[in-house]
Amino acid sequence: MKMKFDILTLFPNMFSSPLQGSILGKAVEKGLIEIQTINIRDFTLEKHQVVDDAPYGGGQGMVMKVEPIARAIESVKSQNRSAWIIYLTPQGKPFHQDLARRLSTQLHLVLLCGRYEGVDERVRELFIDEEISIGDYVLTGGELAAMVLIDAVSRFIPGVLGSDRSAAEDSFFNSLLEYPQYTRPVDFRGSRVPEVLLSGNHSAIALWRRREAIRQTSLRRPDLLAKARLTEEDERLLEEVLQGKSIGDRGLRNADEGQK
Ligand code: 4GX
Repeated sequence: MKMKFDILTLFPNMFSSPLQGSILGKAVEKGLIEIQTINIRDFTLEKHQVVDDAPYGGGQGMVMKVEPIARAIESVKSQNRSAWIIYLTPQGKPFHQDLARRLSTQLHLVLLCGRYEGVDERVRELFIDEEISIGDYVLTGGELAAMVLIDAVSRFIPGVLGSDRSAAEDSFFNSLLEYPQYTRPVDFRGSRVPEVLLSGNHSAIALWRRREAIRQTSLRRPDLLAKARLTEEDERLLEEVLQGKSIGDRGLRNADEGQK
């Protein structure tokens, strides 16, 4: 079934190029996903089309008014009562690959993009199903966060990535970082591709890649490694990494042993 994304925003133009480009654009063409922007300003009731106002109690900045957002959401909901309404905000639950996977099982996501100091609290109270943050930093609005979410969720929809590839097979799935990749030339200014990758020994290559994935994760994201479910062989590879084995040597030795 086609997955639908409705984006409620004051800046619909922001979404044209990123979502038309390459992979997501193809997914739209193939009919796997549908992305619609809805301008919140179209749901104001007075002629000046005001969407924001000063905060009660005083203070800096402006707050997005409840009425236009309420009417925009109700218009979406009148087409599909089971649409899932998400508000992008630094106060939300942290976005993560597991959350992207879970959201990809929904047929209709609605992404509310806030500007200024955010939305009137009654929007959250009355209309929002889930609040999500894409990270601990402050953007100028929820639009870029919505694009990040759409991109990560779409990768889980069958057919969006090339033929038999899917996000579920990515190594983040096993909570390890990816192993290093190389392509031609073999020698770039004296820096060489690890010999094992040229050996044609598929089991040695697989072992080297697993070891390098464990190395990258151990060096850069020990928090991920602590959560990873490692096999006994993984534990052995981790020990080698911690003993400071250099890139390439173990895999090569293995490749040689394989020849004997
Ligand atoms: N992950 N922003 C929301 C408006 C706002 C301001 C204050 C609530 C309180 C963001 C993020 C993010 C910028 C979207 C501020 N909302 N969204 N916007 N990080 O920074 O999702």
